[in-house]
Amino acid sequence: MSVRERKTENAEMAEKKEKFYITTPIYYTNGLPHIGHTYTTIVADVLRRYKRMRGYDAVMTTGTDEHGVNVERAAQKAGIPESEFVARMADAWRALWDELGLTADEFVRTTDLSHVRTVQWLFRLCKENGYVYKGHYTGLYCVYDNAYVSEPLPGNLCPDCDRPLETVTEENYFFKLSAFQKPLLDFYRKFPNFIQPDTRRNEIISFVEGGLKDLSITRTTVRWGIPVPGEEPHVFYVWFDALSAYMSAVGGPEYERRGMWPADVHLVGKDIIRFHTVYWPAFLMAAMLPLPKQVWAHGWFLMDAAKMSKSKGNVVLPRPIVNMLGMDALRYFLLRDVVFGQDGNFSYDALATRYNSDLANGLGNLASRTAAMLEKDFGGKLPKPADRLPQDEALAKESQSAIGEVLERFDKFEFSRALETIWSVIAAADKYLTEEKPWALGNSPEEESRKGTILWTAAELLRVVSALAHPVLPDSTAKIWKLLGQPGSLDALELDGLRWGQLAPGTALGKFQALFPRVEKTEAVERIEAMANEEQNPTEPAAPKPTASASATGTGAAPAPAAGTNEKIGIEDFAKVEMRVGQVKTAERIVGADKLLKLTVDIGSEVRQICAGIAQYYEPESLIGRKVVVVVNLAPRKLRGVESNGMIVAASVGPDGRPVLAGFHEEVEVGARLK
Ligand code: ME8
Repeated sequence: MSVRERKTENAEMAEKKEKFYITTPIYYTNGLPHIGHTYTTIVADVLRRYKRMRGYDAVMTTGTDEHGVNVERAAQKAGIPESEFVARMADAWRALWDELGLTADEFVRTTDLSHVRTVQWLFRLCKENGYVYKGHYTGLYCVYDNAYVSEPLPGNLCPDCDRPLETVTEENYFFKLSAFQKPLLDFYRKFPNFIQPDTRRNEIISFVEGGLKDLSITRTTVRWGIPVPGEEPHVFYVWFDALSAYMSAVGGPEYERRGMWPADVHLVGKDIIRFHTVYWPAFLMAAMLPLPKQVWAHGWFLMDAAKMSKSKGNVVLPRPIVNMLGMDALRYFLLRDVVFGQDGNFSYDALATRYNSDLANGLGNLASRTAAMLEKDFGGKLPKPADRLPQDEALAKESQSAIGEVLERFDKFEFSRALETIWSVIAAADKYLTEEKPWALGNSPEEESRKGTILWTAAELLRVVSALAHPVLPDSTAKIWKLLGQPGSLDALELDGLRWGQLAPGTALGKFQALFPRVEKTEAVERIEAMANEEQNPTEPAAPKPTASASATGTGAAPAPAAGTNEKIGIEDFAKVEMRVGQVKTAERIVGADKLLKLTVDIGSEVRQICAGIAQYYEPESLIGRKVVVVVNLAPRKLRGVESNGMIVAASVGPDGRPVLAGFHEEVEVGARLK
């Protein structure tokens, strides 16, 4: 290598960031993500954002675990081939993560060819090194958890999911797990941080000290799995298959080229810690591959003290919450309300309470009142701070020391405590403004100058807080960043360079965008629940593709026959639809439903509440007093959790299906029937 080449390589090395590889579990495809899965994936995303802001090349992977008896059964029930079933499910998982802004850098499907190669390669290495042998196994097996059970509940029920176990005998390949008792215990001792939190480490140590039995890692009773090369009908045991996904995501057999392996942290729920801290490191030791640096097992979200799970049907879905309160609110609540590592009860009530207190009244209110005063008193430009009083210094000191504290807490995965620190600074700023009363100061040069100092201090605090909270609240903090006229993206800010006092006076403020509108708690909870109900029990067919035909707005009505269809209906069918002239009395937007307007419409005999999907095309004020056509004999239903009693008729125009309200060119009486 020439000196020049070496110099270039050194410069590249110096520039090359340290890697940080984060994984979520590879989720089963027998349902769609609920709050539990969303929680793990949010934490992975928060860590990725945080590590990037600390200068790391952070990568996050997730994916879908697509093999096993459960999938065979589900596909059979759906009447489609397994490959089609899992492809649909994987698409749905990926789409939901994208919708929630949780797109991973790599999404592994265990049916991917590159993954199949990795599993077969790992098996070959374990076998070549003498840790795999053939034998017979008979045991009680839980097909739902894909695991043999050694200590069943009375009546041969699974201790994890309470479902009946099946007795299975089969020829298997066995993995010599028993050979790894000592190596594993030595490893746990040498790397005490490998299993986190500490309570879980102690559990695993005593489990391994109790002795390890060899593990069957292939199946002949299952068809839908990765084949063991040359050994058909053997397929790999789903956990041997699924755990390998962490390596296939970053290159599999060519992992060295990608440079991401070993994982820096596997984030998992406590239900699957044994697979990750006993089996997985043992497989890797047997294959003589590098071991992950850490497995962090968080607790469970409970509903009425029971673990939320797809099989029990007691799940909370993320989408209705996000529609109502926004993704940042969900991220904040999940990380703030439960200590990472412990179990937590999920409650909509607690969610709405925290939303109002910490986000609407806390961060949101601080940003809006500061922005409003800066706009009014300083023409939207940041003033120059003058002489500082002790109370200004105290706030500066508190914010500066919060920076170090928050970083330390993030480093230890103490997310709730990190947020607690940030919110105590926000509370201090609120108190400061209330005591200093900048709004009460006059226009004398001294008072102007004092007002400038106070508002600069509040703005600087907002800047620091936004940077610190960005990994958890990426959207709202980015809005505050723009509001403060800060250049570039907050994602790219280096937290290590963050200091109090960097906010430049004279900077022009950006446009204020509403952050967290206050919600009425009972109504918010009712609407989230109604939306969840709609999602879990869909009653209406999907909205038809727009055509240039008459349609009823925003109601997801049954598809109308396309214009020009030959299908005819009798007059008696038409007579079933009762349409009347209505007059709009009030119209307002609906929080969490950007396409819908909530109207009250006088139909002659009564005033009805009706939701219409016209918010993107009609300003609410422009509708007041307008005469419209209303279908009045439709059964009431809820849209985005809001009761709608009737439908407004509109033409659906152009490729976007723009609604144009049906109306009259002559005076018509309210309540008149259309025939
Ligand atoms: O176990 N509270 O997939 P899975 C908190 N395919 N987290 C929860 C939760 C709850 N109530 N419910 C689920 C599998 N989770 C295997 C993994 S990895 C190689 C193979 C989260 O779809 C939590 O992270 O059952 C848990 O470990 C994971 O979802 C289980 O997802």
